[in-house]
Amino acid sequence: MSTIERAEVFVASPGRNFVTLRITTSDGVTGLGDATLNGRELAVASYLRDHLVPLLIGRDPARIEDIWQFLYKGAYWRRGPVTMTAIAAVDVALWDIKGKVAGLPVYQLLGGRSRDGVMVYSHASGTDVPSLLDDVAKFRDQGYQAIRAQTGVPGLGGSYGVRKGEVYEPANGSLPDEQPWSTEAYLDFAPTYLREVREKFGYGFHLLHDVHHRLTPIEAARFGKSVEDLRLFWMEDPTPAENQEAFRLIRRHTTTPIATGEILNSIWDVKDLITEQLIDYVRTTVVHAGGITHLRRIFDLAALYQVRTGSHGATDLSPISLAAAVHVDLTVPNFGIQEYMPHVAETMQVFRTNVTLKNGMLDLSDEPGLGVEYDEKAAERFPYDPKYLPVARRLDGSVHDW
Ligand code: KDG
Ligand code: MG
Repeated sequence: MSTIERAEVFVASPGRNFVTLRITTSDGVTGLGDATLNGRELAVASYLRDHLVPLLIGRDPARIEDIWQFLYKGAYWRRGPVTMTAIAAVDVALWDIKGKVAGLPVYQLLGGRSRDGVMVYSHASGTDVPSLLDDVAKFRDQGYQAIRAQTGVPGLGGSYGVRKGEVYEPANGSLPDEQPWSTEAYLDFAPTYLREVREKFGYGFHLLHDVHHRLTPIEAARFGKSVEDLRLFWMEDPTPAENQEAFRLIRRHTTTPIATGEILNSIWDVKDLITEQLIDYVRTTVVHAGGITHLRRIFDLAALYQVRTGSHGATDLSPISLAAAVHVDLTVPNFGIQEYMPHVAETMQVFRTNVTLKNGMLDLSDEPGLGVEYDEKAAERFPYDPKYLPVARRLDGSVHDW
């Protein structure tokens, strides 16, 4: 029997910080898992190195479900982003190994293709409306079928959700950048620029918007109602995601579809949202919600309630997570959309992947396993570089939700 012989944790910053797990079997087969938790990377690296790796050595890598249950139930302390990201890395690495051993891409092990490709949405943003409109035009020209639109709010120095260079990178400070926030200014402004996007570009593509948990339930209800005629694909994270009750109130007032879940990490966190049909899209991911094994469980529950998938896919999810997401997205019957932002060149010097983008759709080749390689030597050129997400403060100085 093949056993797990080695499990190594790499922390590097090729363009941004990533934590990567590589498991090697006694037969010399390797599997990769992403363990990146933006701004809290070393907590997961330690959870893996100090607590999970010693438990993996000598185990049968084929027993993915059993290892998942052992790590989850055996910890006694359940759920939470650190635990679920660490378990996810192990789980994804084991699926990678299973695929390589079988000589099949992971999506074949999950039941095979349900679709020809994976529709993605890109991030259009600008510091003001004209630059946002230019960005939307660029992504339309590139063939994207779905575009998220964000722009800085006039009068607020900060520009939340806005890309600075070619790539959206919110973790930008060696200490958190504190940015001003005014709900009143946002609520006055956001519906007007979303309207300008529709007026200029029409309705022939999907338009998305991320609220980043910044509204109260009744504010979110008002926002959703005010943009109903713009037919958003979704309004994302209208209120803090951990308060599932809030979504009941929003639902009573608006038909604008709702997406949430990028910061949630277990089926228990999304159970009521799904079973009470309080959301339309569940944004849990392979990396923060326990890997392919657990994400499939969430997506299968969602399918019963006509909730579709819309996994988080910002650049803080490594190319390993993106590939794993595409394998899952290709197979699940209730796929909705996949967030996609290209990684910078430095990142791609360290990760080799076979994921391709054409006409706003992702696909991958039939390479066995996930189809990703990690160049550990190249990674050594990019040492860990501590970075934090910004923190929002209301105009009176108090901390707001991000
Ligand atoms: O790490 C946090 C980012 O991934 C987050 O700001 C991105 O909200 C986000 C999104 O929808 O991509
Ligand atoms: Mg988001």
